[in-house]
Amino acid sequence: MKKLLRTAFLTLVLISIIAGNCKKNKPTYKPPRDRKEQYATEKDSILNFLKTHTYTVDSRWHFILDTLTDPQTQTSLYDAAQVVQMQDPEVDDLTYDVYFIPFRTGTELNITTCDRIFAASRVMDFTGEVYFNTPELSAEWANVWTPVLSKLNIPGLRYVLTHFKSGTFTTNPDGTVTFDNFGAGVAFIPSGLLGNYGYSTAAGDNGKVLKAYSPVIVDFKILHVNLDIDNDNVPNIVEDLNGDGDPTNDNTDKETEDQNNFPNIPNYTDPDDDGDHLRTKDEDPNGDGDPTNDDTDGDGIPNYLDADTH
Ligand SMILES: [Ca+2]
Ligand SMILES: [Ca+2]
Ligand SMILES: [Ca+2]
Ligand SMILES: [Ca+2]
Repeated sequence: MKKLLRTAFLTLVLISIIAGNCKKNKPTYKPPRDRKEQYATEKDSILNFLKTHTYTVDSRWHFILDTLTDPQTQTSLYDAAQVVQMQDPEVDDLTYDVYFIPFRTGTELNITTCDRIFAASRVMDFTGEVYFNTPELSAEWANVWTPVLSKLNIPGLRYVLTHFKSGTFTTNPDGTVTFDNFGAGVAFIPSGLLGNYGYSTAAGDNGKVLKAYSPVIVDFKILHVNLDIDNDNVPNIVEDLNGDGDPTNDNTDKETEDQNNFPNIPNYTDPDDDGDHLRTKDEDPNGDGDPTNDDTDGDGIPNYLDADTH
C-alpha cells in the first residue's frame, strides 16, 4: 500500500513537472504597450538625450554622436535642432515632436511629401551604434509620404524631409555619378513613428537586432528627387488633388477604371488622369508644357482632368 502511495505521489510530481514545463514552453502573448504611455516615457528620454549630447559631421556628412561635456563651448543637439509635429497613425489625440538637425539644406529642388527621393541613410540607436546602413554608392529610392530608408519604414521622416532640397550631380567619364550640394541632416524618431518596426524588433546589418520600443537616430543625404513620377508634366504635389499630402488617394478616373476592370491607378502614377485615352502630357492645347492651364470648355476643370474635353 505504502509503495502504491509512493508511486502515485511520484507520478503526480512527474505530471506536475511536465505540466509546468509545458506552461513554460507555451508562447506568451504580450499585448502591445499603450501608445500614449510609451510616447510619454520616450519623450522625456529623447529630450534628456538631446540636451546631454552634441555632434560633429564627417567629410561625407555622417552624423557623429558625442557627449556634451562643456555647455559653455559646445552646442547641444537640443539647441541645434528644429522640430516638426506629426500625428500618431493609430491614435487620434497623440501628436509627436520630431526633432531634426539640418547639416545643410541642399541647393536645388524643394522636396514635398508627394515626391520620391534618392537617398543614402543610416539608422542608429541612441548610443550611436549603426544598425542599418545604406551608403551613397547603394542609395535607394523612397516615397516621402511613406519613407523606407535603410530598409526600415520610417513614417516619422515625412515632414522632416520637406525641409530639405536635392543637390547637383555630374556624370563622370566612367559612367558613375558624383552628387554634391545635396541636403543632409539627422532626425530623432520616436518608436511610434517607425512603421511596423517601432513596436517589434527589426533585423539589421551584420546580425544586429534593433530592439522594440526604441527611438532611433536617422542620418540621411537626399541625393536626388523625382518631382513628376509619371512624367506627365504635372508635378507630384499638384496630383495630390485633396491636398492631404498623400498622392495615393487621388484617382480622377476611378469609375472608368472600375467599369473596364482596370486596376485603380492614382493620378501621381497615371499618365492619363481622366481616362479619356489622350495622355495628360498631350492635353496641352496651348503647348506651353503645362497641362494644368488648359480648360477648353471653360468649366473650371483643366482638360487633363476632364474626360469630356481634349
Ligand atoms: Ca505627374
Ligand atoms: Ca487613375
Ligand atoms: Ca498623372
Ligand atoms: Ca481630357
